[in-house]
Amino acid sequence: MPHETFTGDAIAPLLRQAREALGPDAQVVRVNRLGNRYTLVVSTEAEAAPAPAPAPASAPDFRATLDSRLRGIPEEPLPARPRGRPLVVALVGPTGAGKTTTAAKLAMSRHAFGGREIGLIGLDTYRVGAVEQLALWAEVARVPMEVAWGPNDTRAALRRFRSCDAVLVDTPGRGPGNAADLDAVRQTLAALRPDETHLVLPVGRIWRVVRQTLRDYRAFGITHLLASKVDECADDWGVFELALAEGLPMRWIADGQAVPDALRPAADRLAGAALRRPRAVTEVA
Ligand SMILES: Nc1nc2c(ncn2[C@@H]2O[C@H](COP(=O)(O)OP(=O)(O)OP(=O)(O)O)[C@@H](O)[C@H]2O)c(=O)[nH]1
Ligand SMILES: [Mg+2]
Repeated sequence: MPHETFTGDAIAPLLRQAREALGPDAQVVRVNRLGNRYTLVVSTEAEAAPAPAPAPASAPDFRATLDSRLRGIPEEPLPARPRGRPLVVALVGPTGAGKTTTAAKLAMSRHAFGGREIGLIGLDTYRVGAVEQLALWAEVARVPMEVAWGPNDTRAALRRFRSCDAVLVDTPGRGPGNAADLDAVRQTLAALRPDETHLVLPVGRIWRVVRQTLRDYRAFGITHLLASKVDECADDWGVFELALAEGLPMRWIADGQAVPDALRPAADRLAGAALRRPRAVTEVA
């Protein structure tokens, strides 16, 4: 696929540069960051949907060794759009977990919502630059965005997106000491009635903190675990053990800063992790 690369220290001017050079329909297919430098890979042609990745040669043998509990974890296909409204998928999690970056990856990645019409709703009206950060990603991904300042705004935001297939909700991170703030976010989010609430959990932290964070976010009605910063983890098998122990399905995993490439189907990652640590299958049973 023909594409051009633009490099600089901020996304917005690069985006302008790309659209000036390649026309207003230029599509960003990838954004990487190395230190403070961004690279935009831009295409002018529609990219064909990627062929499904072939299963690793040893995957059938490996799968045969999984017990029924383990089998429930990775196979979490995207549910169909509910009748008359978009599927609402929310991302919650601690400060700096990668929620906004993951929302951008989901909005752009073909294997996540590929081909579906997406809307973005941001609930972070507190942190300086949070709205601008999401707005920039919305522009890169070419998806519409709304900001909800409180529970009363959510209805208008959803109304605007009623023809969308899915709405992604990016929420603010708050430290565990900010219980009142967290509660306000929880109430605004509840007004959106998410079909799925993914806890974006950076798993490179010490496990005691990871487990405590998971407990703290149970009040949000989390339905899925979305492990982030898996690239900072020496051993990613632990992520699946955690999902198993907590009974949370996983559909996606984030393993880097590259948008949208560093978002993987959890099932692929599980196969790789388990093949590297085959003994862990019996350890978790
Ligand atoms: N290594 C690594 N870095 C990531 C990953 N996901 C996000 N990041 C980086 O983590 C930093 C924080 O990402 P954000 O997406 O802003 O995190 P957030 O959860 O939205 O942060 P708040 O809104 O402030 O709570 C950025 O530098 C991202 O590039 C990942 O999977 N791996
Ligand atoms: Mg954010």
